[in-house]
Amino acid sequence: MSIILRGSPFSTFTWSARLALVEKGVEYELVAANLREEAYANFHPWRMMPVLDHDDFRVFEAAAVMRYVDEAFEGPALQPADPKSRALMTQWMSAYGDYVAPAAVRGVLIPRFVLAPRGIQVDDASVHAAATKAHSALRIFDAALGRSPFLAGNTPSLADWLLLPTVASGGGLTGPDRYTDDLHNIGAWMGRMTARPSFGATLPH
Ligand SMILES: N[C@@H](CCC(=O)N[C@@H](CS)C(=O)NCC(=O)O)C(=O)O
Repeated sequence: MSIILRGSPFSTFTWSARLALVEKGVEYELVAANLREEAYANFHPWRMMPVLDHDDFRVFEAAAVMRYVDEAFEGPALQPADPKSRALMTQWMSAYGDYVAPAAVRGVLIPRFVLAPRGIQVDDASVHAAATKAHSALRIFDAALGRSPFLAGNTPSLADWLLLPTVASGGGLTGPDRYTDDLHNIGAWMGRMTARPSFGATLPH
């Protein structure tokens, strides 16, 4: 059996997929995604990462990869069984994709940690505006984490592993780029999430 994850250790979405693989106990090979290569469109039509190949089956989009990992392999369940908790998990995954990631990942992390180091000019005012947007979206997540220890209830689920890399990577930002300061429930949740071995096993380096 061959399991290949195409991505980068520095990509938040790849990190989420890696967290799911490690939590499930699935061995995989991380292969560098070369988005600029002509042939990369065969892996992902929008030239994004991650992409998972399991033997001759291919799936892209982090949330789909994470669900597939949970459902296709033996190991601990990463999604709640009861319909209400599962609906909450899906709700937070969708809210992450629509309201958090565009601001935090595209608006802040990529400009600061990918574009600026390559010498590409970054507009500070746009990054600060995106950080403010990310912060207000994350306040909703923070309120939810004041009501239960994890997004979908008492145990972590794919929603938590989808969010975790964005919050963890945000720790490296400074000044008005920071989008999690004063979100204390997210801070406490980070303590619970980073205490799990999967966090240390997947830390970008
Ligand atoms: N909707 C995609 C988003 C993935 C995504 O934005 N990945 C980033 C890295 S964290 C990427 O591939 N960026 C390349 C680019 O924007 O050109 C998913 O959920 O997998």
